[in-house]
Amino acid sequence: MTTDTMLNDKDPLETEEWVEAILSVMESEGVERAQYLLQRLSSKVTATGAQLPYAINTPYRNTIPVHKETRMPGDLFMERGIRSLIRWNAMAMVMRANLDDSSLGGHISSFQSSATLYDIGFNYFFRARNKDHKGDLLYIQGHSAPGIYARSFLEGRLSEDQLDKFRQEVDGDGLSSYPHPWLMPEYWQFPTVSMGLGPLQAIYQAHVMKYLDHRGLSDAGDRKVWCFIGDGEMDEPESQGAIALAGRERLDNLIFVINCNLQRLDGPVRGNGKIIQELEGVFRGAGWNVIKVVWGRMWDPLLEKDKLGLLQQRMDEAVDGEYQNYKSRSGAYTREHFFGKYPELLKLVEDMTDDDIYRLNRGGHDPYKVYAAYAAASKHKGQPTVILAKTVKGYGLGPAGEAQNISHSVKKLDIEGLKSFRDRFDIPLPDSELEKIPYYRPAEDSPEMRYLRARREALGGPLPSRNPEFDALKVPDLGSLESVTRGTGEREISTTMAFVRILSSLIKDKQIGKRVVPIVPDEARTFGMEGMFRQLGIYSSVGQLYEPTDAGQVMYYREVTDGQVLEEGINEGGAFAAWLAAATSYTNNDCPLVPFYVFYSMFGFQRVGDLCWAAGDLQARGFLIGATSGRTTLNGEGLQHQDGHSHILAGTVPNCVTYDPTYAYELAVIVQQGLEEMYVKKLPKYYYITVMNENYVQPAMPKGCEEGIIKGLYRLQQNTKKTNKKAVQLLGSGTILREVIAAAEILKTEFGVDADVWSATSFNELRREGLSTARWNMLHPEEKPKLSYVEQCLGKTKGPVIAATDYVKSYADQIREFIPASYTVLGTDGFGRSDSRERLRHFFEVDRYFVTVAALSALVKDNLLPPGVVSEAIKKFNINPEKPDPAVS
Ligand SMILES: Cc1ncc(C[n+]2csc(CCOP(=O)(O)OP(=O)(O)O)c2C)c(N)n1
Ligand SMILES: [Mg+2]
Repeated sequence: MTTDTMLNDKDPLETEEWVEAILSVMESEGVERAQYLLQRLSSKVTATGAQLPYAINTPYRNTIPVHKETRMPGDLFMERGIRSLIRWNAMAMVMRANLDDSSLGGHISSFQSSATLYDIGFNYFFRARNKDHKGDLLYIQGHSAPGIYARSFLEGRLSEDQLDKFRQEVDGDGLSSYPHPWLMPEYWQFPTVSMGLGPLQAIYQAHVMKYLDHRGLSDAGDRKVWCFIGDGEMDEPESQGAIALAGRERLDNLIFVINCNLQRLDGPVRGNGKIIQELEGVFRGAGWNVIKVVWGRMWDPLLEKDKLGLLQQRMDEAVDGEYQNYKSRSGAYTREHFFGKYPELLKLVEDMTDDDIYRLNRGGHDPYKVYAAYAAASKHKGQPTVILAKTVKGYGLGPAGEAQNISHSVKKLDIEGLKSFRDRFDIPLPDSELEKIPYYRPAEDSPEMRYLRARREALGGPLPSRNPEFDALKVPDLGSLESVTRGTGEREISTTMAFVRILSSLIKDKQIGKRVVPIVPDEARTFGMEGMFRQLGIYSSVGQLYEPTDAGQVMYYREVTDGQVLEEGINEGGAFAAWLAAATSYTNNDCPLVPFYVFYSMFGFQRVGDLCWAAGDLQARGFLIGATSGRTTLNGEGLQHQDGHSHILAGTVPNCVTYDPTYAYELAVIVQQGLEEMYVKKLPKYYYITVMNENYVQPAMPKGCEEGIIKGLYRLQQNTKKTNKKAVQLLGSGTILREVIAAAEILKTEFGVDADVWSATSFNELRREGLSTARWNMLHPEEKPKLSYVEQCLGKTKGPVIAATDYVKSYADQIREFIPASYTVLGTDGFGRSDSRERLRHFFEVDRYFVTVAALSALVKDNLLPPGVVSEAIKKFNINPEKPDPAVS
């Protein structure tokens, strides 16, 4: 509505009649009836073709009217005092960390804007895990970490020494810059600082919590997932990307609190608009319960007096850039520029001083308003809730950083700034002490400390808190996978099919079967997993409200409330977040799960790499299965599908164990060993295993190869003899191992060269072990040097070593320094392209003929063959020596 239409109503009497009519309906028959009438009116009007204004937004005011606010029960002044100390200590820890070494950094302004938002939660809502309750889960905004530490310090959980080790983690006892469970496994639950990952994780956490509840594995009860997010952070696609799922699944165990301080790092989030209004529209559209907490209670009397709605109109008009000015400047400025726009509004505030106007507070800084919002959110049923709380960035910092564009990076206050901060928050410290920026904790038996402790005791204990312990699982032994390890005889199957057999077998296991969580992003059919739809059911919180078109078939699309399969749709980020929630269920739900997330390997680490990194931090336990992998093995799909580098990316995550097995029995050994490592030995690692869609005979497991499979290398064929000097060692992984085996045969029959064949299940694991051995040798110069595993395997063998994989050359090249002979690596550098496997392997130079040529060439270099032999081979195999280099074609 424009200002003109508001002020120049053509027929105020008629307007009044309509308003009165609807108010009287509301009064006598309730809101629902009024809503019904409005809907009927709207339907009639739109049927004529007229467009009514699209009303996804409500006016720029609090969603909860004053008379419906649930009153905060506690002691407002006591809580303000405690919160002020938290504010002070948070600021002090950042400043002290930077006294000697200002490169350490830290943030003050984010927490100062959200202190009340956290405090109300800690004082009244966030329940800790204890014997009666599994606890709420908190996703804390990364840059607010100092405030959370400051509270823990007041609570006596952290000492001054620990606070002084903020951001000094090398010795292992410092405090992490941001929430990271890796180095603080008993404190932080969720890494959030990579913007967007928190909200995405929180949604899937709530989703998986409901899934476990429906499956009878872990009672969701009234547990809540609280997720604190920056308004700037909401611009991340990951922040908003899954909100429709939360709405659709009616995740009423999920509460987002968006700290709308109107600023991000560089400046305003929406200088020319209003972030709260924009987010309201987005979340309402996605089916959320939206609670706006815009104005503090100082505004209530003014709004009460605003009979004409002009103040509301002015609030609706002003943009965030202006709202930022009202707080970065002064009450006088606000009088002139906000109220001054209309004489009626100037009149409204004529009795107020400029300071009074400056003190007109924002909703997110008003404990009563925040409490009312949290109380409503906690009770709300059938929808997730988002609380949009308006705050001021750098609240309390004054000219040094309050609502300034530079606020985000403020790390220091000068002495004047400290004094004004102290005065504003009544911190009992004399001027003489300020320079040292001391921490302040009241005496143990002071009323503040007793109050603080009592609040947390009532809520079950301190938070944040993470429980790294869980009961080991009884996992099946390798014998239980005998149907896989004994081979397929004549039958040709892919490792993907073998994987499905392994998975089916695990699901049938009495001990862990129920805990297995198969997760797919709309690719189950691609991987031959559709049998699970019927057998296990696809989880849906509402079951199946329709008859599926394939109802008559054996493998029909069965959705069911206690379905075991999580089918997350075309949504790799979401499916990964679901896997993360399942993979950390051992700590978050006291219910260890064994999740298998199966995806196109190209859409894994490359697509959602940051979540894979977070999985390491989170100590996720579970399996990632990169299917249809290999640059030349997924033959028809072309550049965007053919993965030749996911192992390189996976290898960068320190606790991600990776394998590229060729045979079903290797896969069985790896999965079984993974279960032992993660769920019996409880080691904090997760597994990335690639499987392929190429069919071939799966041989029976040779004796004694398990250790080699796990370490990453074992000899599959020993063909070299003492009598023949022309010998090579051939290494291969994935499907390319089969080319290597074929090359060994060619070398033998056509060139008289003996070749041992090695299956290299993991170059990443070989490198890790090699580096660790080399490091030990360097640091223990006087002790007998140890041999790396690669040296142990190849040290006593004959001839040059040649490796070929379906991955970029750098993958196999990683073990070069541990190879005790010359080393040639073949790999698939370059963009993928569609064609037949045979032609692709020729193009990328990893087929049996190239392996043969590489082996002969290596023997030439070792003076064991004349160069003419290589030329002969090149000619024989029809290789064009001038063919384009695939790495750059
Ligand atoms: C993915 C990612 N990109 C960029 C950053 C760097 N960064 C840290 S805080 C920040 C601004 C945050 O603004 P907002 O979300 O509004 O939070 P506030 O501090 O205002 O509460 C930025 C850009 C990051 N941590 N993660
Ligand atoms: Mg912000």
